[in-house]
Amino acid sequence: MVGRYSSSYPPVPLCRRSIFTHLLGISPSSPSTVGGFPASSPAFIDALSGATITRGTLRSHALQLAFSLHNLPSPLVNRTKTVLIFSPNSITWPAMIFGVVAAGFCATLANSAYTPDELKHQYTDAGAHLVFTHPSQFGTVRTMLRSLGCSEQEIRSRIIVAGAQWITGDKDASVPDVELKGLVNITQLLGRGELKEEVSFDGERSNETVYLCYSSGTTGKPKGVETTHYNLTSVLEIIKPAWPTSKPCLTPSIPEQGGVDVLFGCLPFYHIYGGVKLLHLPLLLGTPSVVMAGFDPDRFCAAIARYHVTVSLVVPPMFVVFARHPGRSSSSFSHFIIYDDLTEYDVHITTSIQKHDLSSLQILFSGAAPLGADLVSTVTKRLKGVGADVAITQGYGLTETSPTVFLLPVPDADSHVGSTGVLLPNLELRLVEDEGEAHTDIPGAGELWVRGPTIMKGYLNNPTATAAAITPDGWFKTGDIAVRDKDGFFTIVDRRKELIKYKGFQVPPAELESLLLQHPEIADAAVIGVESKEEATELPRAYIVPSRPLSSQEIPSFALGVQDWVSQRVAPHKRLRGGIVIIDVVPKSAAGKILRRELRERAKTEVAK
Ligand code: 4UU
Repeated sequence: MVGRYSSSYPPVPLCRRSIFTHLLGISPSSPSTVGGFPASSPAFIDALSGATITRGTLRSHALQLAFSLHNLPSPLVNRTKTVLIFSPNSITWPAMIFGVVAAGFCATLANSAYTPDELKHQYTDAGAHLVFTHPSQFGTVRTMLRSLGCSEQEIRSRIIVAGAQWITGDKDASVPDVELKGLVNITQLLGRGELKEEVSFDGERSNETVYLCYSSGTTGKPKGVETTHYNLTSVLEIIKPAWPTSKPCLTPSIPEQGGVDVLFGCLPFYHIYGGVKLLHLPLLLGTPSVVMAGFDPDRFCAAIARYHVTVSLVVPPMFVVFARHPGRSSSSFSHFIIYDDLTEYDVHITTSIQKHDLSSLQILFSGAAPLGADLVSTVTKRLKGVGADVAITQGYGLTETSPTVFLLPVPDADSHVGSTGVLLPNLELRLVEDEGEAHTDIPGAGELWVRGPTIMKGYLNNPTATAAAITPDGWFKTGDIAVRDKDGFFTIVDRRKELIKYKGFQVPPAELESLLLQHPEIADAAVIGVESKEEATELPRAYIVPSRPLSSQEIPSFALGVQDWVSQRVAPHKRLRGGIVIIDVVPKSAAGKILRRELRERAKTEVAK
């Protein structure tokens, strides 16, 4: 059975132009505005230093970078159509990405915690030839390029370092100058001239791919998601009617008494959620965006107080922190502080929430993973206790849908806790029930299929995966199972695809499985996600068939050894935190497909070693 729905919002007009012009264009009739707001108004603010980039400066920097990208020494110049951005969030990010866009190139955005091997997959698959990177990441890029056979000279010609010190004046003490000597610094690319903005982007050019984020989709390894200019201009326009607030800042700095909206979050810009909601949407709305790399509760609360933040974008595990649960901050989402002592951590959070004035905060917006109703009510109460009357809302989407599909409007947040909200305008939806294998026992539940202007062009150079994901008449199959209530609100109840999400980050099981098979003592392996209520996330767990029988005494050290071995080879979010279970045989279908459902059932009853 199939339910078919359209949005209850009236359709919004969409446009065919480049994402650069949409957000940072100037109109001849009001030359002192950029994207419709004063050129002098703040666009991005560095949370720690307070350094600010105005809309006008951002536009100008981007056009200067674009000019230099067009004038790079050959042979790079003709081949550099895709540029890899590999950097933690920094105030330099917006100029990097819009510089690439203004040059008419494509930007592929990589997880800044990647190991050289993980980065190599994306760099080669995306066909990149140039890398913008933070000074602290230079070593990873160098190792990656060396493994591709690049000479030292080639390596230096393919890297542009972009540290925040350019804007903040801070020096990155972690990187010795000598390491960076001879590398092109982003500042050297400024001041050479400005590229003329390409404004005629109507028609086919707006269907050009502009970003390549990587997603594993429903199955397999990460694939390049071709996001077009039209996908992005469309998603921003369809979010707007459902977005809770948009009081722009029209002055050169945030007024002391507030009265404007300020967006803030430390979601990584390389992921579609942070990229669209913290980097693109604020420019469309005219609201400043406060930039921070990595999550540290004290710095997070301090930034809310200092910049009168009104809307903060988060992922569910951050709520755990605010609920003062004795969880730990983990290295995968804290670049700064790792707590080993739970009590110390707990005290730290308590004081952070009490110490800083959080009263400006009106909305906490969650996404990327399920948000439990109990967590919402604990955090709401906790924040009320320190004078912050905060509405907790959320959105749902995927990299492939650019991303937002559902948004929970703030007026409905209380009455529909746990729901991901309503369908955004200009989108169509199908709830496809049970094709063969039952999805879930919940009546009315079905797989979400979405159609509309925000659906990706396809997976890069992968027509098979594209055809499996998008039907010939344009329906994108999300792999998520949802129910719809009588008021038209959708709740995600299950995931049909292989994907595991650790704190909002994608963990493709196929990637871990093929890595495990390279271990000399492993004959076969399967990886699934197991739920951790304490951390409000899933944890990757491996089921392993050892290549020789192990005695029960050997198992614990074998399991620890495998966990360490994996940790050395993957970014922190892919570590096997859900433990290891030794099995005799991986359950598979006649066609050799891992029967993950069986393992998930099994996981409910077992304790991992
Ligand atoms: C339950 O995580 C994302 C996108 C996140 C996003 C999008 C729009 C957040 C807020 C917003 O407004 O993208 P991916 O590609 O990394 O992961 C996509 C998967 C989905 O298929 C679903 O399984 O992440 C899960 N997911 C969610 N699950 C995303 N948002 C939610 C949610 N509740 N709110």
